[in-house]
Order: sequence, then structure tokens, then C-alpha cells
Amino acid sequence: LDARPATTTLRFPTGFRWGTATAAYQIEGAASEDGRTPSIWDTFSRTPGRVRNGDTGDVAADHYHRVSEDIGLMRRLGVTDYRFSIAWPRVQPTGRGPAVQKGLDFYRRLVDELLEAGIRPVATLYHWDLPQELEDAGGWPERDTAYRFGEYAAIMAEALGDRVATWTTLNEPWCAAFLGYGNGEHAPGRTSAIASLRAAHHFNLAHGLAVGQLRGTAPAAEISLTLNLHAVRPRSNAPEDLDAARRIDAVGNRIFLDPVFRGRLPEDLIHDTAPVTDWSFVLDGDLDVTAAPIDSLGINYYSPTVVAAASPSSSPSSSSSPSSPWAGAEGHVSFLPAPGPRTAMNWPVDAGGLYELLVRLRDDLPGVPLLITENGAAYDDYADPSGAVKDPERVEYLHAHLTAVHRALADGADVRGYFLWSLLDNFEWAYGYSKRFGIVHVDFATQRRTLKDSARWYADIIARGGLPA
Ligand code: PNW
Repeated sequence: LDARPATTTLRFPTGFRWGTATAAYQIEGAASEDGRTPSIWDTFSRTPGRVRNGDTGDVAADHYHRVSEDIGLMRRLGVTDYRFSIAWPRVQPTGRGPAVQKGLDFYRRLVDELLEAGIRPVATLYHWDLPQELEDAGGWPERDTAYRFGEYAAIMAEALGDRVATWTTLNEPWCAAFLGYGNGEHAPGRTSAIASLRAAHHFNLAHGLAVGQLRGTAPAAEISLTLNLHAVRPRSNAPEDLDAARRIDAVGNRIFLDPVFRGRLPEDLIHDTAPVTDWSFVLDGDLDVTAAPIDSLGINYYSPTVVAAASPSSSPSSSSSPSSPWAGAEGHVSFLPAPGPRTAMNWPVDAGGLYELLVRLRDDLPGVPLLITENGAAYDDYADPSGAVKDPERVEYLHAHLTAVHRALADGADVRGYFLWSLLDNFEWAYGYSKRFGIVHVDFATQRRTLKDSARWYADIIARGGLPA
């Protein structure tokens, strides 16, 4: 008997992984419990003016104390996988030296309870919470941070290597390098083109060092890396517009893809960044480390990026502009508003960008399995008189994006899974709690969780193994 209703028209492959995703700083809270010390996000969020409404992750969704309840929610959804991140300062408070047992215990319990619930743990080692002490020593622009990350990866491989199905080394190094050290929108809030490029390289190096540690200690695990690849679309096929797209692709995408998958830096990136650096911080052998083979690539997708050439006078972006997250490599580019509806982040809703990205990776990285490690949307929700939490725009967004994934699968993209961002409403970085990405509503005053309509919708999709007509 086929348990799937006949009305499921867009079926996903058997074994397709249906997940939800979160990150430590955004949900855990318990910021100073059990030996955890501040990360750069604690420092940043406690600095007036950095995060909307002065919000911090001190309490967040209190997940640290509600692990069992939150796993219970995922059981109800029927997810096969759960993507979470490990807070480095919970495990290794100074970023060096031996691990704190209570920190390890927390993640061990999380992983064990997931396995008991039949949910595959997908663990990210770095979702932006660098121990503050390592930032004080120079942070990601310094090479030593990559070595420290390798040691931290060794600790986690030793502690959980036998139980975690998939390891992701880094989440979105582009955001961490260019928003953290380039335009200062994210922690640690530095604004330096050279620092952002150095950070990008040290993220690649850190990734490669972590792969080495994980492979040695957990040979059976899947090892992955998550990038927020920019789905770059030129406004036209005019050579200047194509060149603008090429530049953003170089400093947004290939800066990570090429060292990891081809063992080299893009030539055009080196050329575009020549006013800022000669890349002499890339040492002999580094690109062999960064190119350690991995088993899959994680992609986070929210919106496309539409670009056009701008005249030099009209473009505010230049290497000297502190507000550019592109290190000046963007040249004279303007970012065009994509037409159509927007989410509460004011991000355009455009599922075509996800399809374009998946097909591009099918062609550029043959043989590399793909995971969509984040996709979702911020919207305000509202409770109807019966108490149901309505979020119809999110359901529509998810439906459109899963349809795009299905189309890419049909066209030969090797997509193995989809992780919805996010399980819970949470601390949305510079926006604090003002933006809600969850399919589960969190009342932050009481920590009460309520499934939104989108959560019920997602549970139905998972149960059917696909989308209804
Ligand atoms: C990702 N941008 O962040 C992160 O991985 C999540 O932690 C986050 O909550 C989610 O997407 C929603 O924002 C991004 O400005 C933050 O391009 C900013 C950008 C992209 C991704």
C-alpha cells in the first residue's frame, strides 16, 4: 500500500533528507552558563547600536534548557534530519586548550536524543560565534585562528565523531568574512577590505584543517561545507553588466568554491583585488589544505542578486568605502531591486534564483552532492481566534522554492536534502528578535512554542514525500 496520497504530484526521491536548521547563538541562550564565555556575537550584541532594539542572545529561545521539548517538535514534524551548530565558546571558552566537559555534555545529549528520535544529526562547527579571546588576538584575519579552529574540530570529532551523520565545517564564510570584517554589519563589526580578504582565506584554511581532523577521527561521517552562494544575475547581456556579474561571482562565490574544489584562487579575483592585496598571506601548501576532498556542498539560498554596471560617479561602492562588503573587488556595480513581492527582511521572493544556482552547480561541480542547508523566509504571523498561527506567505514561499528544487532535480541536479530555516523563531543577528524565520512561533516572554500553519504544511509535505498539486 502506498502511504502517499495520490494527489502528491511532485515527488522527491526516496531517501531525500527533510530537515530543519538552527544555529547555537540564535536559539540557545544560557550565554554564561556551565563555563561558556563570550563570543564575538555576545560582545557585538551588547554594544549599543549594533543590534536592533539592543537585543542579545542571552536568553534567545532558551533552547539550552528545552532540548527535549524542541526535539519533540521535530518528531511531530517528521523531519529526518536536524542541522544545528556547536557554540565554540561553550566547548573551548578561550578558543585554546582542553574542552569543558559540561559543554561537550550538552551537545552529546542533544545528539543522543536526536538519534533516539530517529533524527540524523547534522552538526555545524562554526556558525559565527568565535570565542572573544581569539578575536582579541586578531580574529579571522590572523592565520593562527585557522589553526585554533583545527584543534577545536579535533575535539569535536573525538567527542561526537561516531554519532554525527554529517559535519559541516563552516556556515557562510562569506557573511562571516565580509559582513563581519568588511562592512561591519555582523560581529566583530570591523570595516576593512584587507581584513575581510584575509579572513576569507583563513576560513578556507580553517575548513581544510577541520576536514583533515574529521576525516581522520570520523572516517564514516559525511563532511561538508555550507556557503551562501550568490545567485548572480546580470541585468542584461551587455559586456559591462556581464562583467559586473563576474566580479560579484568571483568575490562572492568562487573565492570559496575554487580553493575548496579546485585548489586555486580565481585569477580574476586576484586581479580585481590588486589595489587591496597581493594575497601574500596565502602560503605555500595552503591551497592543498583547502582542497581536501569533501562529500557534499551545503547551499543557503534566500534571494537572487541582480547586478548591472554603474557609472563611476553614480556608484557609492569603491575599495575605500567602508560600507562595501565586497572589498572593492566589485568595481562599479549597482545592485538592482528584483521585482515582485518581498519578505519581512525586504528580500525579494524569487525561487528562480534557487533553480539557477542548482543547475549552475550541477554543471560546475559534477559529482558533488548538494544539500540545501538553509531556505526560508521572515514574515509576521498572526493568531486567529482558534489560536492557530497563520503564516500564509511563508507557506507560499516554501511551496515555490521546493517546486524549484524539484525542477532542478528533474534537470539532473544532485540535491540530497532540504533544511528549512528555521525550526524556531530566533535571534536574527543584526535584526534581533524583530524578524521571525521560524515555522514554530516562540513567545519570547514565556518561551511557549506554537506550531505555525507552515509547520503543519511542512509535516504534510514530509509525510507525502513531495508537494501536492
Ligand atoms: C543566514 N546577507 O544569514 C544565516 O546562516 C542564518 O543564521 C540566518 O538567520 C539566515 O541566513 C537568515 O538571515 C544571512 O545579508 C545573513 O546576504 C545575511 C545575509 C545572508 C545570509
